[in-house]
Order: sequence, then C-alpha cells, then structure tokens
Amino acid sequence: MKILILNGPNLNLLGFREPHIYGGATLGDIERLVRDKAAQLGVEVEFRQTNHEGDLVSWIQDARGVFDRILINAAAYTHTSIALRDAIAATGIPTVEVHLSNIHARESFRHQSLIASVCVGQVVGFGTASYTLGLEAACNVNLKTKG
Ligand code: CA2
Repeated sequence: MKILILNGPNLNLLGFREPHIYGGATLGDIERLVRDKAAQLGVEVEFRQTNHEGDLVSWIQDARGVFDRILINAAAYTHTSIALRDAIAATGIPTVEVHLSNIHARESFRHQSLIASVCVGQVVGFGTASYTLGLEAACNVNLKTKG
C-alpha cells in the first residue's frame, strides 16, 4: 500500500516558531516518526510539504492510480480552500485529515474544515501522534469517500 502524506503552508516552520502551540518537533522529526510507523505497518509513504495551494491540488489530482490513501494536514487551507475540497472529492482516494492542534478548541475561524466532509475521518489535537494515528487509520480504512 502506498500512502501520500501532504503538508500545507507554514508547516516547514514547525519547531522553529510558536512551540507553545505546535510543540517542539520539526517537520523532519514528524517525517521520521511517520516513516518508523510506516515500516512497522509495512506500507510505503511519500512525504511532501508546500506553501502553495495549487501544488496541493495538483498532487492530489496526480495521486489517482499511484497512491492508495492520502493523509493530509492542509494547515490554514483547511479552513479556506474549496479547491482542495473539490480535488479530494474528485480523486476518490480515501483521505484522512490530520492536525497537530485541536482546531475545535481554538479560534472560531479554525473550527470549520472545508475538507472534513470529503475525508473519511479527522485526527486532531494529539500533536505529532495525530500523524501516526492518522496513518494507522488510513491503512485500516476500506471506505470510499463521498463527493
Ligand atoms: O494544528 C494543525 O496542524 C494546523 O493544521 C496547523 C496550521 C493551522 O493553520 C491550522 O489551523 C491547524 C498552522 C501551521 C503553521 O504552523 C506554524 C508553525 C510555526 C510557526 C507558525 C506557524
């Protein structure tokens, strides 16, 4: 099984700024954690980050026929991007949404996720463990997402 792991804007700053909100781990640390978990689960992962919405849309479109699952932390685009929502719906690949922080316990503008309804589920608030828990969930899910 091949799983595409996508990270949105500013996540490249993790560990260097605002550790009181997001913890001290860098994105490189998260990638290592995820690779260790993937090895345990016997799955292949590709790990990417971009600050550009269009990159995420193109990567999701291009994942069709290549990847079996997508795990995504869309960062701020979670709350703003209909384009991302439409790309996830169109690709039909079961997609798991993850966030380091509990977006529902933060500012009201973070409570809404525009991608949640086209994802099979959401893992939020567990710090770096959101990624490893999300990876396990992605491996176990056999559901198709709704459009
Ligand atoms: O909790 C999460 O994982 C978020 O996706 C993180 C996003 C935020 O916009 C979402 O509402 C929740 C922010 C990622 C940027 O992280 C920074 C790290 C260091 C310094 C500044 C931002």
